Amino acid sequence: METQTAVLEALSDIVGSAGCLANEADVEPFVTDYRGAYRGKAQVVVMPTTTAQVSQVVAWCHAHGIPMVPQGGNTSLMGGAVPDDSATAVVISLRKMTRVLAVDTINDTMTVQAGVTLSAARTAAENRKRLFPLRIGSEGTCQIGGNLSTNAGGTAVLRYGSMRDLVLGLEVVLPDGRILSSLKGLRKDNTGYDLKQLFVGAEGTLGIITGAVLKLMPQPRSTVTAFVAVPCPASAVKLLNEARMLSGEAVTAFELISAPALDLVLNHLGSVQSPLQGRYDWMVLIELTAGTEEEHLNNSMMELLERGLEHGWVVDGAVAASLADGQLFWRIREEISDAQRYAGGSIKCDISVPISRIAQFIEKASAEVQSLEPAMRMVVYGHIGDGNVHFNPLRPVDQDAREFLARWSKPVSDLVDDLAHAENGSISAEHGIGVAKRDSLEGYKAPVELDLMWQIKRALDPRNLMNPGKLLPLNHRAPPADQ
Ligand code: S2G
Ligand code: ZN
Repeated sequence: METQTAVLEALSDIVGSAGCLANEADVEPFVTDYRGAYRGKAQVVVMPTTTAQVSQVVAWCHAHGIPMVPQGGNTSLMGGAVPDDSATAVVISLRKMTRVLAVDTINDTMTVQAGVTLSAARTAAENRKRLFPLRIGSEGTCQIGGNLSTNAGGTAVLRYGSMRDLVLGLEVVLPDGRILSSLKGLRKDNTGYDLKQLFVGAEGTLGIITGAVLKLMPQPRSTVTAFVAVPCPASAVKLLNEARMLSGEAVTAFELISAPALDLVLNHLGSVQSPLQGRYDWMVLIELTAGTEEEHLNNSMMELLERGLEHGWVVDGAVAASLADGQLFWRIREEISDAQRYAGGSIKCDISVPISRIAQFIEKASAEVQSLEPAMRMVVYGHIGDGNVHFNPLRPVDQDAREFLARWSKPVSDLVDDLAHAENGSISAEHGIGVAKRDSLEGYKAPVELDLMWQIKRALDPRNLMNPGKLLPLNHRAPPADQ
């Protein structure tokens, strides 16, 4: 194994001394995850500025048997983007690869380097009167490469899909340093396996995404946003169904919010009031967008709320009367994540179940979790239009966060995952596996699925140097090729 000095010298020769970090203080932000839940060690952090440099760095690490951890904005919630504590890995940060390479408004595509933040990508599209529709709270920090590596979802999947649906071409540096480049902007290309999709959601375990061609959408001409109170999740699902019947694909977002989630955000934000006068157990943020004029969309929203009131699915509501109102509604929704981080003691269960089973799941999971510890706060929210619920029990107000997580994280996560699995659901809807869910994945995937994932991993990264220890359960090994 090379000494840290040798590694630093070799990588500095490739990216320049300003592109390498080795002292503990400089390296710290790259080896600790967004929530401070995972902390590792790295020999060196290297920040290449071009794909050629990434390729040379990877080839050198591959030749010298040095594990590599690709890293974008380091906003992973599952420990997928930080090294383990063996102090052998090199973190390869894409943060300096921030160029928007092309925006083609005829082809409706945008070509970017992997280190472009989601916010910068959305702005680049907006500047050319287009929409890049991925929308997640961490957009100022998360990067397109990481969004692709985790197949990020967020609040507009209902209308536009996840990153898997928004990418047309990828450039990837493979674990041996070779460059796979298919930065085409083609919507149709039927020439063999769709290789790019292997790397979407692979969490950096099969190679390093260095560039992408993304789809652009027309900017909506009108937007109507409402913040409504519903009696229960079952009513929310009925209202969603009615919205889809009434307005079809104009339904762009449909976000459930529980009272404890709202309480947490309002407490965290301090100066912000609830959009509703009364206090309700469940609320929904609804957004309709369309290419047509405002009037038509307003009518659709009013008709939806009237039908909701008639059927008892809606008990109160506020429709944004201005852009500022709509922005307030979204600020409340998007701050839930940070409010949990600030409070500490959040058990994150990012599950999905068929939409028709959401209400039963929430009811059953809430009852079983609260039978364990009645004072747990049921911070339940998220994208029910995708069947995706962030079912995040939060520590009781009077309990220490560390002690609470030590006592309840595993039993509660296991319970919630089992309930989602029993509903033919997924134990990770959008946040991925990383380290957090790696070993429990064994119990929720068929052996043949894990065999195939390991066989793909071995085919592309036989030396297991690319983000080792992430995503794939360690206690499952694919049978040798000759069996
Ligand atoms: C969301 C963000 C992560 C979290 O807000 O939709 O995906 O804190 C989440 O659960
Ligand atoms: Zn989410």
